[in-house]
Amino acid sequence: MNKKISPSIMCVDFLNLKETINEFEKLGIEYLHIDIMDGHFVGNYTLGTDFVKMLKATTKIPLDIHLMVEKPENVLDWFAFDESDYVAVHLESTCHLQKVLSAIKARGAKPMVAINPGTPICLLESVMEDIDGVLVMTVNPGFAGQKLVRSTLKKIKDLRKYLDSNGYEGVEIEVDGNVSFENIVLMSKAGANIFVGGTSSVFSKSGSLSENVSTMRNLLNG
Ligand code: S6P
Ligand code: MG
Repeated sequence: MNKKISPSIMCVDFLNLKETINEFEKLGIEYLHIDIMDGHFVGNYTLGTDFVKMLKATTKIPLDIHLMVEKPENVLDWFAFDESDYVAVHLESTCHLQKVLSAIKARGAKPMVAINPGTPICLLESVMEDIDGVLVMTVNPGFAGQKLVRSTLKKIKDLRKYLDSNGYEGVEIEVDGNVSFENIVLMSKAGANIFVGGTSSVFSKSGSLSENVSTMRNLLNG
């Protein structure tokens, strides 16, 4: 499966947003990861509805929208997403998971289920037909700059094995949280194929954006 990079836009220098998006376009970045938080499901606020609208009007790079909100079924219509976009809802955030996933699909977008580090993959079984991908949180959601929860590496491996042996080879695995230059190799080997780049990779102060993205691509191809 193709390995794709999805920079986490909450980590951008907002004063240089337009230049950064232009650079991502030049670098062939596959997705832009947009974290939406409601202050309840996680204790933080980040990006919102108007921001998504503005990005859609600014770039053709598809969005990878990560909803960290309670009852996401109540807010789907607030967002301007389309058939090129992924939309991930947390399994832990709703008791109407299948309903919200099919509502995303009905809008033409690609539904994903996000799972916290403490959520087991066996809970995904009943919605496998409804998803294009699983967003495996490799830190507890809410904040950038956290340390990898190491048990999630085994979870990625078990999930890839489960998907491949049950006829879901096309279902993607995205990883989000401390996808550093070191961890990306372990995550990729475990079977992840979409990598959210935050403060520990794409936006790392150790290099420029283009250097960081090229380091990630080299590690993924190596
Ligand atoms: C956090 C959010 C993530 C972060 C990303 C930051 O809840 O969902 O998308 O923005 O994980 O990356 P890093 O490298 O700072 O952990
Ligand atoms: Mg995220």
